[in-house]
Amino acid sequence: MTVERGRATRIQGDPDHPFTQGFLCTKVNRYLERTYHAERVLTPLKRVGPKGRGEFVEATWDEALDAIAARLNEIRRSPDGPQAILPYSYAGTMGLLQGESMDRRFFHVLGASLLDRTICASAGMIGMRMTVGASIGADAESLPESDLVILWGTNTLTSNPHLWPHVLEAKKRGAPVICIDPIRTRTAEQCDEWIGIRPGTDAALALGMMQVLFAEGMQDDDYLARHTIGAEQLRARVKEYPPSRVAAITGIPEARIVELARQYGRARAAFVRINYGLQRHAGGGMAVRTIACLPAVTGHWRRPGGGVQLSSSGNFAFNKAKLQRPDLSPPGTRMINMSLLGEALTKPDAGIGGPPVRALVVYNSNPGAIAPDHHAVVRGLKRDDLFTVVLEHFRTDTCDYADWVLPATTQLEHRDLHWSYGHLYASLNKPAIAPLGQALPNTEIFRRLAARMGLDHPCLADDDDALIAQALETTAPQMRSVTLERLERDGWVRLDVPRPYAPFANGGFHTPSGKCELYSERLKEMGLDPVPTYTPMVESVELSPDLAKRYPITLISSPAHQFLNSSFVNVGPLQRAAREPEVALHPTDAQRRGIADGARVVVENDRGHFTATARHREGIREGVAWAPGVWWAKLSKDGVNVNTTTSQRLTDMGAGAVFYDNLVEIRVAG
Ligand SMILES: Nc1nc2c(c(=O)[nH]1)N[C@H]1C(S)=C(S)[C@@H](COP(=O)(O)OP(=O)(O)OC[C@H]3O[C@@H](n4cnc5c(=O)[nH]c(N)nc54)[C@H](O)[C@@H]3O)O[C@H]1N2
Ligand SMILES: Nc1nc2c(c(=O)[nH]1)N[C@H]1C(S)=C(S)[C@@H](COP(=O)(O)OP(=O)(O)OC[C@H]3O[C@@H](n4cnc5c(=O)[nH]c(N)nc54)[C@H](O)[C@@H]3O)O[C@H]1N2
Ligand SMILES: [Mo]
Repeated sequence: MTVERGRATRIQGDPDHPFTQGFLCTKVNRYLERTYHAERVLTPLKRVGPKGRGEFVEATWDEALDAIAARLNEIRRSPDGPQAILPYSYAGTMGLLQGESMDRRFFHVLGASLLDRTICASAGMIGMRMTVGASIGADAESLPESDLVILWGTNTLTSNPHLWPHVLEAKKRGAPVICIDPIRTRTAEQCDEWIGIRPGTDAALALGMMQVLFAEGMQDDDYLARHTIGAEQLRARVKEYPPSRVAAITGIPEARIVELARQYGRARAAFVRINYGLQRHAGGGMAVRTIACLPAVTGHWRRPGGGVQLSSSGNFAFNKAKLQRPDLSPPGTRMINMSLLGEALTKPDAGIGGPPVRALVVYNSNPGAIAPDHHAVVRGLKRDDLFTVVLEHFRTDTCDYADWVLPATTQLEHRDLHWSYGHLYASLNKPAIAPLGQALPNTEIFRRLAARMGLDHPCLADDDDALIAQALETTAPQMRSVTLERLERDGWVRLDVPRPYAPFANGGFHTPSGKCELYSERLKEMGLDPVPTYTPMVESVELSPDLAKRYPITLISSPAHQFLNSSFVNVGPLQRAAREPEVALHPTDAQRRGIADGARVVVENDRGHFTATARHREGIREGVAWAPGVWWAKLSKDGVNVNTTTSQRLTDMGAGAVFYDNLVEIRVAG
């Protein structure tokens, strides 16, 4: 960061950082423009117009804190009690301080409802936990050692670009790179091969691969015997998935399935990078679990560069209990699933139990754009008896429904401590500039609000330095080097894990049995199949044939290259590069519907519709469309976005959102 006379003038990556290697992604390259954007919220704002209109007047912090404290205290002391207050936060910043520290303490002491943070990753997280025991996998830095790379349900060049140099290194050393995705993404274009799988069928493909591996004797019997349980049950199960059947399910030619399995079986250290795209379907947890069994069958875990990676978050052992103080939340406090926000706000009888939600405190999130079933969410946000406070940088879709908007600092203006879910480095974020306007860090906003409400637990007064010190109080061996001193000196520290790192080379899985659980007793207790299986999408010909007749196209709304979920959508150059809400579909699907390239179309189902510009795209499966997200509803011509069509159904594991399990029809706008 270059700062001149208090103003940040240049942003760049740290060339010494071993993983990110000094480059920034498309979006963060624009972080200065975002920070100094003319539309930054720089004072507290009080709503003056009707909800949804976004009409505000500026107010002082004193006015804002007094009004919010009074209202939250009134609700807390009413017969509905504190559980009528709901926090809502997710990925705005994933820093330990500004994302999950003082905010959690505040809501725990208050006795507010808890939020089940399921909107992104919970299906895959549970899928991994049930199989290998934790969010731990192959180390991305060992990628160059691998002799086959499979990018499975991930648009690496868009959503995980720092992995790419490591992929290229493996490729340079001779590893074929294969991308499995219903869309021939910009990532797939750079790979040796694109396998255009039918959405939601990845588990079937993995089962088919395992069928071939066992049938042709390519399994590692020694690894299976020593480090897994359930090999026999798995072996029996995969017999149900011969390549011919898998071809019918996945839409991949039978010969290709057999050859893929053989490639995998011949490899000694195949690196499978799964990401969250393939788990945004009803069977997402089982899909991740099934793929995660592959390296145990072939023993690829033995070698650096071999294995599966979904997330490295389980390697980090910051002291979250100390940071968040879950012990202060009253026993029996209810938990509300963030993927069901629409229902929680509009149908309190539908399952949340207890009092209706009367106050919503949103930070690090823009549910007015990113939550599924947009119309239900907006119906909730519009409720006149709902008190909504939003901590934000900008007047997002969500802010338009807020009673109060509070100005929050950006990454350049506050202190934070960061973990990662793709690599093994912790980092310290030091503020580079003073807060703009009257903006305050989330931590400080919750400290002030607590004081104003008369919440006097001493932990609510800790400053940011104290929070960092507490997060670092851990005896976990892999955290030994992660000291404040090192962080201050270098900015980042690699966790104390061996290099090269092959987490399960000698077993040591984090499951109850200590083995890779090909058979899972815990899944059985959850009422799920204990052995890997294929679970079709709910919105599919298999499970909803009538629906599929009316709405034959599966709509995937994975990230646009220029946006970070709904962040950066209002940054001029990025918005111009993304052009406008678009929907890409196969030319055959387009012609069948008389849709010309560039035509304005309506994308619809029973939940809602939005308009977009159609793009013909050869590189997409027939029957699949791609609407890159997530646009601000209010920046779209029709004031809505793709989430008008997505549903509030949940995944098989982790009760996660199913954004891509979404059938629609597309027609020319009339
Ligand atoms: N530029 C950018 N980067 C981001 C983000 C962003 O919004 N923008 N978001 C960040 C966040 S919060 C997350 S969680 C990660 C997400 O990172 P990823 O999980 O990599 O991202 P997605 O785009 O959700 O999914 C990737 C791919 O999965 C494919 N896909 C969808 N359904 C299926 C399926 O059933 N099977 C298979 N095999 N593939 C399928 C999609 O076509 C898409 O190309 O990225 C992070 N990085
Ligand atoms: N249709 C569809 N919907 C999706 C997805 C999809 O692929 N398709 N992806 C899903 C996924 S993976 C995720 S993770 C969610 C993400 O959804 P969200 O977690 O809501 O993420 P963003 O949309 O980026 O909104 C984050 C907001 O936080 C604000 N913010 C950033 N930093 C700070 C801060 O320090 N303090 C405060 N107070 N605010 C801050 C930003 O200005 C931004 O408006 O969206 C989900 N929604
Ligand atoms: Mo996410």
